[in-house]
Amino acid sequence: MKKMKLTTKIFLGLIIGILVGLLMQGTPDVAQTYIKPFGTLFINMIKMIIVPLVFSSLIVGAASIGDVKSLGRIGGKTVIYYLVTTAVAVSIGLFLGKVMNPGAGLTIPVGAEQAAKEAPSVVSTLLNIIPKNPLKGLVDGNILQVITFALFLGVGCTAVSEDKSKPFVNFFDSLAEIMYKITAFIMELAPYGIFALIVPVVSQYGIDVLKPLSMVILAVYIGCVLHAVLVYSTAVKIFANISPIKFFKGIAPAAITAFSTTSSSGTLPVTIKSTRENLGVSEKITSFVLPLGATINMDGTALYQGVCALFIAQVYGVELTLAQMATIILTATLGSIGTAGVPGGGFIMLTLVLQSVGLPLEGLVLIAGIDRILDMARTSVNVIGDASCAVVVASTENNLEPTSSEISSK
Ligand code: DAS
Repeated sequence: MKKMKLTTKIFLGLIIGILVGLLMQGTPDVAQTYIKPFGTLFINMIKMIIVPLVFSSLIVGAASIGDVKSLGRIGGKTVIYYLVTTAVAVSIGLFLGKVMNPGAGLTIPVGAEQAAKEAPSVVSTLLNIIPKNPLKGLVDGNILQVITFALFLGVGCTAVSEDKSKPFVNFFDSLAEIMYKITAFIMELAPYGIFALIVPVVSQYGIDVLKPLSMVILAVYIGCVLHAVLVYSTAVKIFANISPIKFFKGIAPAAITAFSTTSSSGTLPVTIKSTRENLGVSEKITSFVLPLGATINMDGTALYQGVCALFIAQVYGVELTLAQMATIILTATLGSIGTAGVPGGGFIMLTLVLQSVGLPLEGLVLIAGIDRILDMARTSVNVIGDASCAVVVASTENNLEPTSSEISSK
């Protein structure tokens, strides 16, 4: 039999889990005692990989930005554009999560240790970003400190000679590859983990627990369209004087490919072709901006993380403070540098965002079943965002060439 796609298996795990949960509504304690532990095991495996995965992929991501020095202005413009648009994206996601309130009317009590957690103030959150003891930050799994230390190390690699930095970056490049493989293995167990997590939830709270998911899908899709239309249209119009219609028509082949493949990396050849031939961006710009974007720029993913973090907080009855919102923006923006441009990359990084504000990872089970639908929209926006950066940087570097259609129309 043809190997069933993981997404299908996760969906099956969810559906069967819901049915079993409904059958066990009379005996929720049995589900809690005999089934939930397997789900907890799955969550613990995800928690196990977060720090090494993020730490290694961020060092490599930041070190690849290292070309910035050699590319100077172009590199600096590219990285600033990517970080600013990603921060805007996650803010739009939080805003929509707040306004649309997808988790309303549903409250799953958080665990005791979770409820006891004191949310830090904005000031202490920002001060806490710089680790006094980076190794303690790594050991404690302090996500923002892990991200900050990894970024310092990655950018630090660009400040030393290549013979000094290469062994270090190669080590973490290997570790990142190994972590991606371990992540892939753990995700193979996802159907069983999702099953063991959803059964106790449905047996305890009934099918109503899944009703808000359509609102999550709506919020993410509305957010993706809003972000693309507002941010990218404005950027290409103001900085490149290109009509948004021409821009979106030009990047459409890549956006559609990304939507169906849910892989920015897999779409890269189409993104480069579309950006060069339909939008007139020179090879010099596309060859740097687009591969870097496929690695470190994930506006759609950040927006999705904003929506989902708020949804999970609402479901678990956690009122996020301003400081926690700021942490989510920072974690999603900086974390996007380490998110892999592969199917489901953002789902793994959602654990990072949840962990950074102490939200229960068990909430992932509510997202898992619809993640593929969300991945399609967010990957499309990731790719459109990369292309908008290439157009803006090319224009400000006078590297926009007339396209073949413009030449033939003259
Ligand atoms: N699918 C990822 C990408 O290719 C995005 C994500 O999973 O969030 O960009």
